[in-house]
Amino acid sequence: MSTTTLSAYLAQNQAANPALTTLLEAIAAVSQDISAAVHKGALGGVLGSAETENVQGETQKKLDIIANDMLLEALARTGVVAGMASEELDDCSPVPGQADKPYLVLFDPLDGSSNIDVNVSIGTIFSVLNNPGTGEITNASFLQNGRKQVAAGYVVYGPQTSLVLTLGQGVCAFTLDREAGQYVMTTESMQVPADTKEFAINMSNQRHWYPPVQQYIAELLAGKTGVREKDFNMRWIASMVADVHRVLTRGGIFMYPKDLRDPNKPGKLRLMYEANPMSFLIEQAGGQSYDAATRIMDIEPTDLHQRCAVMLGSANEVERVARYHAG
Ligand code: AHM
Ligand code: MG
Repeated sequence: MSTTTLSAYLAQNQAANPALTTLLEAIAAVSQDISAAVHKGALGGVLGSAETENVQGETQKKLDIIANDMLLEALARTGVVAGMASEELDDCSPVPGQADKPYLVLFDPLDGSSNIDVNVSIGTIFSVLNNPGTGEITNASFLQNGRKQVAAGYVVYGPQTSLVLTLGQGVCAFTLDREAGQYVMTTESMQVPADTKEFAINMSNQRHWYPPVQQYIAELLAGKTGVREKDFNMRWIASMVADVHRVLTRGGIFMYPKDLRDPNKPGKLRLMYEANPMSFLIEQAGGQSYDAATRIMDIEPTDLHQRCAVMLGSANEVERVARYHAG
């Protein structure tokens, strides 16, 4: 059993970059506080709706706002962050007087909001970019494609609290040791197998899907006697963090496609703080990530809160469904 703590790992791997270490240590520390709040649940008075809406018109939960405030405050104090952007903020939040600091951070403070009140895994997703250094921090400062990420990760608040991180050299998973108050490495190199027999999609949207997704899922459902000649199993947690964690742990394909409900809406999930960081992790673990026929990290962003379709996970499956879209 490894006893490498997150701090030791960062010290080894980021010796030349103490600013990034400071930033990641801050995320790890605040995630322990968020984890403690999630853990207390109703006893901490943190469940239920906040009766407010975010910029995307979604009703915010109390924990969405608590987690968002905790992250904003902790990262502003690091002295290495010039600005932040969040699912819960209309516009970016420049850190006053810190426009020359090296990093920008984007986050979904509490992903899987519909699961908060029902005691199902939820998480925090983050993406770290370089500050382009063009002076004032505005929304435009954050509009960099996913390939420019310097680090990305998530924390899943489930039966265990796990922090999964990439610095662009593979993917490590750490588990929170609550008594010791620190994260300990539990998987040194996460790998997504190229093949899988497991898929994740919200089947209730089936009637809205475009033909390539209809075809792909129909083939999976046909099982052993169909063209794929094997049976597939389905899982859908409705927390992207938890679904992606399963894919990183044992393979699978996760999909939230664009559909016909609103042809102007290119999917449900957000590019900058959901799809990009997850794509970075998945590609670093040997998997693939596309919106339809385009790799997600190649999308040039035009809006902080833009949405995109997501198909990620085991490479052979993702490439197959991307081919169906290209054709
Ligand atoms: P959120 O950021 O408001 O929580 O929404 C994103 C979540 C994802 O975690 C999850 O994959 C998806 O929405 C579930 O959507 P649905 O309820 O349509 O199944
Ligand atoms: Mg989310």
